Amino acid sequence: MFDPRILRRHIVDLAYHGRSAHLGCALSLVEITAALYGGVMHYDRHNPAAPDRDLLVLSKGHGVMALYACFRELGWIGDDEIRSYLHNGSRLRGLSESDIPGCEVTSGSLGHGLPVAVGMAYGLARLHSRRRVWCIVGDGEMNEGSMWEAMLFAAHRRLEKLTVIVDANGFQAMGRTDEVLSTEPLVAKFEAFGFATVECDGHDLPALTAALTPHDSPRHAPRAVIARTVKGHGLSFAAADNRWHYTRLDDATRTAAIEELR
Ligand SMILES: Cc1ncc(C[n+]2csc(CCOP(=O)(O)OP(=O)(O)O)c2C)c(N)n1
Repeated sequence: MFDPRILRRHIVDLAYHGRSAHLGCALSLVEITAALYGGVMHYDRHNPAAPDRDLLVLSKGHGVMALYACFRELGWIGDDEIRSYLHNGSRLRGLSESDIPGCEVTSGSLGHGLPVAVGMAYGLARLHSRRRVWCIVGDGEMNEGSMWEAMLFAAHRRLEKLTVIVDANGFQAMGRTDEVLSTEPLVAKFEAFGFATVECDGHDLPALTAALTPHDSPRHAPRAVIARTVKGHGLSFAAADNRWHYTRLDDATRTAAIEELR
């Protein structure tokens, strides 16, 4: 099991040493990645490139610190690398990049990760593979038209090994998603597009684990989990405050964060 508090500490270290934006964006993902790596997803912790592994696509690639936090717990990256995050010459950059074992796809230009994940699921289905594809998207990212085209295709081809997880934190870069361009009601929309859809508290690890765990369904439909999250969750000064999309930690906020996560 992954401890969300420890994962958040890794994210704070990364954000501080890298003087990185996107702190709130990564914090809302922590329980989602903890559930996936904590037992839901099939992978080999000793070999991130194991040929039978499930594929995880972080379509909202700017949340990559949540993946790196899991990789730190798995021993795929070390503390030295965390301290060198975003420095010149570091292999850890601010978006998901496919040369990092565990990052399956280079993403960060929103609206591309889900179409790639659907292509992966389609290819695997044609090979009659048992491997699953998991794709984490943002609710603001759902403003992109390419996402809905990919969903149409996934449902049409009955890609039942595909699960889309929406990090539904209600915000995007410049404001609330329901003010900028609403994507709600997400459950009804995913259902209407042919996805077997459930909704859960995206910070309740057991609930999330239950929602994500695959079960046999006669529908043979792709699945969607609408995870209701809080941007910046876990740090009281950042929770639901969208300034932490771009704000960088300084010495004072870093100390406050470490104190709160102790
Ligand atoms: C195609 C594209 N347009 C704009 C951006 C700039 N951008 C980075 S994050 C972001 C907001 C995304 O919102 P959401 O998917 O809800 O992510 P979250 O709020 O959870 O960080 C935007 C617009 C981008 N990365 N890609």
